[in-house]
Amino acid sequence: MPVTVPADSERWLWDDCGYRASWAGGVRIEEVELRRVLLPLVTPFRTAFGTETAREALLVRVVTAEGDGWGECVAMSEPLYSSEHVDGAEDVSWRWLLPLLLQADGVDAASVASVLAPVKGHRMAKAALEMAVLDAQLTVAGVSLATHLGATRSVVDCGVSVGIPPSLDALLEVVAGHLDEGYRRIKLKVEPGWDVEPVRAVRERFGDTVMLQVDANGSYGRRDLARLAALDPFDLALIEQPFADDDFEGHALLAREISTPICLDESIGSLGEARRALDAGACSVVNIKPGRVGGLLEAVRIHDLCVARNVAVWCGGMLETGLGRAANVALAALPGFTLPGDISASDRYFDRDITEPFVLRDGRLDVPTAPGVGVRPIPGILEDVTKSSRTMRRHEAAG
Ligand code: NPG
Repeated sequence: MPVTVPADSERWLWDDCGYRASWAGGVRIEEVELRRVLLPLVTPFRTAFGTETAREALLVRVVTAEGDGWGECVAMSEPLYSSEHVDGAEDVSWRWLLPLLLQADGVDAASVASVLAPVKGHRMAKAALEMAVLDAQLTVAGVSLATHLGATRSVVDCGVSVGIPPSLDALLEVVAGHLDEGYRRIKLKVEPGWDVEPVRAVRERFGDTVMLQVDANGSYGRRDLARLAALDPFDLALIEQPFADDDFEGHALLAREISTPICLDESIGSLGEARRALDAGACSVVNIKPGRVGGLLEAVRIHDLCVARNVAVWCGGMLETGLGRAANVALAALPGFTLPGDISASDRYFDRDITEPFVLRDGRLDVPTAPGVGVRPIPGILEDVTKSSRTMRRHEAAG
């Protein structure tokens, strides 16, 4: 019987990865587990929108007759970065997304987005399911995620994101520590009132050769043009998301007024939004986060668009556990990721990660080479950090 392959999935399914036979036409998902975990952060992380002291995350595991796979949902505890939050992600997954996935026949990673498309939005929840299906599919096939996505590097350059600290002295101490650790780029979280001074202090103390950028998480408005222009003399690699998500025109206006390159994060939730942002001249750099854009496959499409338009991209971070980090590292190994990502070693976030820890070597992380995402939760650690878990089986999803 001929198998129908959607045109845009050719790159994913029909290349020479050798798993055509086992996943041709897709498989049935037998069950999906939703698992809530809580990991204390080694240090509180303050941004313009709030302070995180622990990472509460939703993990998903899909089980097929051939094998299982893990995904991580990056929604935070509170809906402050975006409209998604972890309780909402678990609820929409349980009530809507899992039934769709479990009732579908012939599911593969390339079809997850269309299976889940009847549910509007909830990109982070959907991305976690797509990641889990990809992990299962590639693990069965013996192909690494990096290979599947088209990675061209075996290591990726790492940056570190520095939250808003209580004082300038505290900031300088934290930055000094990260530079000693070997991070290749420093990103400072900024907000109105915490911007020019910290940037100047870091430049004065550590010099002009440190690659430095700032992230405003949309905390400025058009009235702040002069304040943002005051950052120009500091040779920042970029300023990330100065204005609100939906203000493409404002970002385009700002781009004409200041010399620091503008990068968008929250504004870009899909390939279409990336295209519109670039067409509008709203940014010249793009932060790509798989969760924010609905999955790794959409992330690669945005990467491809940016490469075609000569726009630099880098991989953002959402305080992921080792699972999500492994996927980010694989993505960041694609050729268009020419700037260091918000991809730090496990010990930047947690005393104990749920996977084998990612360790910085010369400011870089190794791209996992094992099949699938390349790492798995360590059972004992996973149990220790689990708050709750529930599983839906195929026969329970019907009706
Ligand atoms: O290293 O994972 C990391 C954190 C990088 O600063 C970072 N992420 O706005 O990009 C961001 C920010 C963030 C953190 C966003 C937590 C949402 C939640």
